[in-house]
Amino acid sequence: MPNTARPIPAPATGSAFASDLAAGLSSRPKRLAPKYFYDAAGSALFEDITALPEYYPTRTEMQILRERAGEIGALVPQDAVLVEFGSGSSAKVRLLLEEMPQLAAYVPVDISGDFLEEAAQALRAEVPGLPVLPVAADFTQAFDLPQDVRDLPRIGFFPGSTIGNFDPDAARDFLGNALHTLGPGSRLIVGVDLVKDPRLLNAAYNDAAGVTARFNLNLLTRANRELGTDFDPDAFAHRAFFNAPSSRIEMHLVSRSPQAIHLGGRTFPFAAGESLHTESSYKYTPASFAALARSAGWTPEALWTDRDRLFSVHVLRA
Ligand code: AVJ
Repeated sequence: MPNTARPIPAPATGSAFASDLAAGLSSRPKRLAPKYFYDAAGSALFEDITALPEYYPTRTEMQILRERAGEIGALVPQDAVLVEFGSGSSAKVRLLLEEMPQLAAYVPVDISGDFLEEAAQALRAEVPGLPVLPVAADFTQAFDLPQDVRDLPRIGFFPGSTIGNFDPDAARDFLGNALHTLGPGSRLIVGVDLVKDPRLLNAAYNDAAGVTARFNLNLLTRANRELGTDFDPDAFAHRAFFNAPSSRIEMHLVSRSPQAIHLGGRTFPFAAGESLHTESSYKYTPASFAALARSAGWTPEALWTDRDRLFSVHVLRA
């Protein structure tokens, strides 16, 4: 390639975050996709959430996975590749790896690139013989698997009820894309939070220590740092509640007063009490999730829950 003197165009101005925030602040109600929570500070705050007494999903799912690790390991073919969608710190896969000695590689896929590389290195140190091949990607979009594992059988792992962040149509699309990525003969292991007493749901997203509020408000700090917006985090309140007809927790940032914020030369007014909808976290019944999976082309094969029926782990077959 000839080395031309032409400058490389700056990528920052056209970032997806900037255009998604501008579009979200222009829509009514205002909204932003929850994937933007996970900068380094947001990922660390989420790790803190998972240890909160009110936040039951993580510890309950880990208990189910620990209990079922042998059964899950038995589903994995020789020389298979385990692909994890939204791997974070890879804490959950550690519960399974001992029961998967036949694995050829582990492919953690996550949007937070820095965090991902650190997590991969820690795992390599812990499990010597296992190739860990991280892919930094937005797994809501199509992405390529690493070249050297493309011809191997695949198992998908999508824990954490991350699928709960998708509206039902997007959840169906994700499951359909995953079926395409993983291919014939594959399985997908999905963690899905369950519908339950709204008091338990509301408490899980309104913790007494205020960590979830800080997690929500960190979006504004991130936007200020990365996009040069002028949000005052103190001028917004965290609000989370269970919307029963839609079967979802909603998180919002509610403007405490009339104000305007600026982004890329544009002005976006907020009325007092107006909200920016930052997250939906859908809750399913075992039957409603199985129906969703079927509608995307998967065959539900197994379903495990804890004794209190707080959380579920589904095994889907291609
Ligand atoms: C990572 C999407 C599963 O919905 O419970 C936790 C994120 N938001 N507290 C969830 C979250 C507020 C979490 N998921």
